[in-house]
Amino acid sequence: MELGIIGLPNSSKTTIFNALTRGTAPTSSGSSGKLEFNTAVVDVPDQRVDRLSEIFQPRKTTYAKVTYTDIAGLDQGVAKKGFSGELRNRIAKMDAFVHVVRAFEDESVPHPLATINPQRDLSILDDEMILVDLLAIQTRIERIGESMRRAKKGSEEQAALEIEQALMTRLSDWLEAGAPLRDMNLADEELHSIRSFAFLTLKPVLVLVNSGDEVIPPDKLVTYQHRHTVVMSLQGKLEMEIAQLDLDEATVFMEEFDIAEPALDRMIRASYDLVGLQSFFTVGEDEVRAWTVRKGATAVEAAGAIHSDLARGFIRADVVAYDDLISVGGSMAEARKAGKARLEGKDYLVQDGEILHVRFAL
Ligand SMILES: Nc1nc2c(ncn2[C@@H]2O[C@H](COP(=O)(O)OP(=O)(O)OP(=O)(O)O)[C@@H](O)[C@H]2O)c(=O)[nH]1
Ligand SMILES: [Mg+2]
Repeated sequence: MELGIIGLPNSSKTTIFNALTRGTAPTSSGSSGKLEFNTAVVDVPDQRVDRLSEIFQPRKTTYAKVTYTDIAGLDQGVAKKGFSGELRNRIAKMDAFVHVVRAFEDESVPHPLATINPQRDLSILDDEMILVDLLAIQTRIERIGESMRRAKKGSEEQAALEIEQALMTRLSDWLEAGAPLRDMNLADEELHSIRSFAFLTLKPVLVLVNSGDEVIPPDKLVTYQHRHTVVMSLQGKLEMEIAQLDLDEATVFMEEFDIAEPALDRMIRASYDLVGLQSFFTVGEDEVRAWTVRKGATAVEAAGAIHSDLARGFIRADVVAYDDLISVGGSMAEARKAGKARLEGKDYLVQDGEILHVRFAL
């Protein structure tokens, strides 16, 4: 899973990226405006994994992962002037966006529009994305028109073109009204039929408002009500500083500033939820590990996430909920005795936080 970090120039994208990745990519107040991508894979913090590791004392602990890519180069006017080639390809691949919005005041950091106004900045890039989608749809509608002139009247081809034309026109009207496609009611087969367009406004968005030196709740900074959207605020520079400390120093620092958990940890988990993913765990002396599957995945799909052999030879899975396993001190055998572990078949729908042990034969 990959999330693209977008935002206006100098909005603090790279600062957030560094905080997320404990990285040191160069940040600067003189935004270069160049096309640049920094990518890193980040562990999804999960206290359940920590607890299971304490119990099982495995040789190795593995967290779920999310990939973040810092995408510089989006700015006002990009839809009409600069949205092509590498930038388009890179962005189309993203599963979701982290939209970084500047709310911090700092005279040494120039703002491309000179004033601080998070609501305005949020709409600027949103409107650009709407325009990018709209332009793609208009091109498609023109092509459909050409094909329709060539297609035989009453043919299957013509019928299919008419259906597509009607859908594209609906999408276009929706975007013209200024709303993202993710707010629209679309049937599964409609969503499927437009998948290859990788429309930007269909992708989930995590809005991250950087409030700088102050803690300010997000709803005091922006109003943003859309589907598949999470809005959070954080103190960007502070988060980057915490991320660059070692664990002991970070603990002392956080106690001093009365921070229970870095905002970034919450944000990483929120990104994971946002794209419809969940974790299940496997435990043992060798490894305690979080695996990623979509919400609604079956036991056999979960087995396949571990190894294709496990899916192929799947017999049954021992399943126990995280809280139930903890309540019996972490022992699978005790969980079974207490009637808390179940044997489930292929079609069982795995729930977030369950511990699975797959029985299989090849
Ligand atoms: N005062 C203050 N400055 C910040 C904060 N976060 C980032 N900055 C500064 O803002 C400037 C721009 O930050 P970057 O992270 O480079 O911004 P960017 O969005 O990656 O910029 P481009 O990639 O050039 O578009 C840098 O000088 C940062 O140090 C913050 O929370 N408070
Ligand atoms: Mg940058």
